[in-house]
Amino acid sequence: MYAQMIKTASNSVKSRDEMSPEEAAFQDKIDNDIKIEPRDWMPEDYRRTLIRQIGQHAHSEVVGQLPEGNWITRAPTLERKMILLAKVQDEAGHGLYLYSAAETLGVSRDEMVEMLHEGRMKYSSIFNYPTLNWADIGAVGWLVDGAAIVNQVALQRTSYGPYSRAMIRICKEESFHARQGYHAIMKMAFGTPEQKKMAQDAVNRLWFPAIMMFGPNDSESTHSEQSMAWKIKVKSNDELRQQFVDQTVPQIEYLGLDLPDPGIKWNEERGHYDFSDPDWSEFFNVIKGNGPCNVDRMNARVKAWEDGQWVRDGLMEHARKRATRKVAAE
Ligand code: BYC
Repeated sequence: MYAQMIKTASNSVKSRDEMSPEEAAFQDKIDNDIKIEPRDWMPEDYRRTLIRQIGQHAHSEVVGQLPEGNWITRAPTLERKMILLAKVQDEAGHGLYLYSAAETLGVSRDEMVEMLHEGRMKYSSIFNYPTLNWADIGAVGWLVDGAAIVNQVALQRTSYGPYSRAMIRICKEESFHARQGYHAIMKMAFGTPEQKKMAQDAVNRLWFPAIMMFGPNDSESTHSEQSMAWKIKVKSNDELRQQFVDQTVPQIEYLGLDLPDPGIKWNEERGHYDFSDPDWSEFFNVIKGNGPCNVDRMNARVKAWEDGQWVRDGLMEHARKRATRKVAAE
């Protein structure tokens, strides 16, 4: 049913005159900030765009467990191990809220997972980069979760009720994630010269992949115009990226690290930091499946899915037997 799902609305936004009465009433609700709920009428492209975005977001949470999960056994202290374990568990929970939100749109979690495994749905580009050492784990918590928060705080106001409510809960947990990351990198930056060097190297490598998380520049973004008209997205890719840069540069300076991009400069006139564009050809290559870790990430997810089949089968059988017993007792 959803085989064509990833081909979502990319037509230009309809003017009021082109809308059917149902579409106009729907747009009125959006314009008046009334949330859209699962049983409300919605344009098919609104539904598909949401399934694409929420599904992609859910997959990102789950695939995003891999680069950090790798380091749980190698965290430097028991405390760091406990914190990282809790964080990685939280990400599974975020995936669950998001898959559940997407399911209210008429797609099952199994269908979404299948599309991910077959390369018909995406997950965030950032998780196709490796985490080479402990400093990278601090940098992921700080920069990657930091970028995610900037995006997700805005998404709390998204027009689709279940997505918006999932975002509110996720943001609370995500703030703890970013703080633990900053704390870990702070220890390194204020530690021995070797530790400081590792922190610098992690920031240098992860900076551009982190700012790519917000997606292509607005002029290249396929979905932004329609998604913003429907308030699925409430801020554009470039607005969010700028917000992230503005909040993160002073944090880098506080750590006493060098800025990872020589193009970063305070622009008095704009009241924002200028910064260099990432290499967009690298971004498009990564989302096409050719990043450093795409193959490993997908292999790990498919293996986990296959290894977990007996658990799902057991749970289904248990549920079936309970239901049969209940019917027999009635
Ligand atoms: N990665 O028209 P555009 C986390 C694709 S998890 C891959 O601007 P849109 C965490 C896009 O899909 C945080 N693909 O798209 C978890 C489209 O391709 P298709 C994850 C990307 O949707 C665990 C094409 O490029 N957050 O932080 O309007 C541990 C054109 O783009 C990316 C979310 O998912 C990308 N970065 O805007 C630690 C947030 N960017 O589908 C941390 C929710 C773009 O047409 N998502 N593409 O083939 C969004 O807010 C929006 O989907 C985006 C992109 C801003 C990301």
